[in-house]
Amino acid sequence: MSYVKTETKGFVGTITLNYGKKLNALSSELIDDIIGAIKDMERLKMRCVILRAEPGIKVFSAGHDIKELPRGKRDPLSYKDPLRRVIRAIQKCPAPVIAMIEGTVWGGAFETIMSCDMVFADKRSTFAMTPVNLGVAYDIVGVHNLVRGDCSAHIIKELFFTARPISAERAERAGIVNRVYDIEDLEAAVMDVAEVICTKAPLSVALIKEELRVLSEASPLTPGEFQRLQGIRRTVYDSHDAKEGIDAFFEKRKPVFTGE
Ligand code: LCV
Repeated sequence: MSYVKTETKGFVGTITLNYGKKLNALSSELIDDIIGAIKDMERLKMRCVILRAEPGIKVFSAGHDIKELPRGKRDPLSYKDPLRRVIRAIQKCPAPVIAMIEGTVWGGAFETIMSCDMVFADKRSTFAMTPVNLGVAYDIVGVHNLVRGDCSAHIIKELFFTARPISAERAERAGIVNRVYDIEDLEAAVMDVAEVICTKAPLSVALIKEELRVLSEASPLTPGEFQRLQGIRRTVYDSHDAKEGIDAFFEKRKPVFTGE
């Protein structure tokens, strides 16, 4: 795999994002490698998986590769899109997946770590949720992945509606991050949690992980409501703003959103 590195220590498998020159932007190639690495960890019967980036990285991941976003007239986040596939792979991996964060986390990468089972972070790291910067018609599965945990709805709305990063300390208080550490203590602390999990009955751990996933998916959303939201999403991804947001990013200028 070109875009991730993997290693195992006992029953702990570590997947390291290794595309720093592209800010670990979640391109379809990088995502295919992450999914392949997760499948390898399952095959090797790892009992805990750590998802991290290279030590010392400034940007954990710049989120979805914006170059791969459609410029309107097409749903940017549907079932088979890379971001949806990698998040399902994390959620359905029998072993708990722990996100170990250094640097800044953006957009789809934030949803990805929120879909991990635990998050531990360097106290200098930050977290941002960015669809409104780009006019992206975020999908209901993605929104659900951010609210299904018990983190503060007000903080999630602040993240979504301002797209401003929040500190690791605020993320910890909001229940987004399990615990923050000084960088020199982070790796040992995460490995300690992973090794404790590896001493537990893996079948019981996997069952409870799957029960928690299924329960968190239980939602009173009716087909009619889903279709209504999909209709609104089409208006968003067909809008002037959906194209303007992406154009502005690559033209390195502030977007001018018209609400049309
Ligand atoms: C492609 C990039 C990216 C990138 N893709 O370096 O959640 S949603 O709905 O928004 C979802 C669709 C999503 O996840 O969208 C992506 C959300 N991500 C962001 O909003 C982060 C965008 N990037 C940045 O704000 C900055 O790049 C950070 C702060 C991450 C790093 O800033 P820094 O000054 O170190 P540059 O901005 O100069 O970026 C270096 C190169 O990487 C490209 C960017 O266009 C630039 O390319 P050029 O060197 O060709 O100019 N780049 C950055 N992020 N997500 N390409």
